[in-house]
Amino acid sequence: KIEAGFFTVFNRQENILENYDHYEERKLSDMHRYFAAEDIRQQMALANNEVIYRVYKKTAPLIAGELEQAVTVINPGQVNGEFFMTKGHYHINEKCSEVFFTLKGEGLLLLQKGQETKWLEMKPDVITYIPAGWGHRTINTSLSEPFVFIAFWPANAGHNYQKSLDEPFGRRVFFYNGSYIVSKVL
Ligand code: PAN
Ligand code: ZN
Repeated sequence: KIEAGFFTVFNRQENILENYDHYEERKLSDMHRYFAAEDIRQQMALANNEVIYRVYKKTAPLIAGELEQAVTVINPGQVNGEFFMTKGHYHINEKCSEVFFTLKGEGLLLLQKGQETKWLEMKPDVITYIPAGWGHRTINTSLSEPFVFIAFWPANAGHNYQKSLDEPFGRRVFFYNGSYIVSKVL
């Protein structure tokens, strides 16, 4: 039973959403097909299969008109120089957009539609908008800090992860010269 009217609290010391219903955790082993590195198994062994990101959710009814929300915490780190990132997805319902509000750290929002790729910088207080129909992935470009944002999207959106494997994002983000570089995928 979902409460009618509720609040959540982001705990910025612990980087968790208090009173979440559940969280999803993505480790390197869950994501081996999403990173560019070919020697991913070796990397997994080296990196101890660390947690790349967590998504904390407080659920709403999954019907049109309702909004879902989640806090994503992407840990700092790289896989063969490629910054830790989310899998990235498209909404199954192509009419559904989304808003991200950045809480902590720094990162990028990568957007993809057909052959078109865009990216936006995210840092605290920056609010980014994902238009309906665009694939979206977030990347932690900090070398030391978690990247944390809250997302709001229509509860009838649905998530398609296969499409971001079948039609990969046109850019990848690597560590370069003490910072990051957005490199074109050939
Ligand atoms: C976000 C994402 C979250 C994790 O809440 O689901 O950042 O990214 P992946 O879903 O790509 O693993 C969102 O876009 N919801 O629609
Ligand atoms: Zn989404």
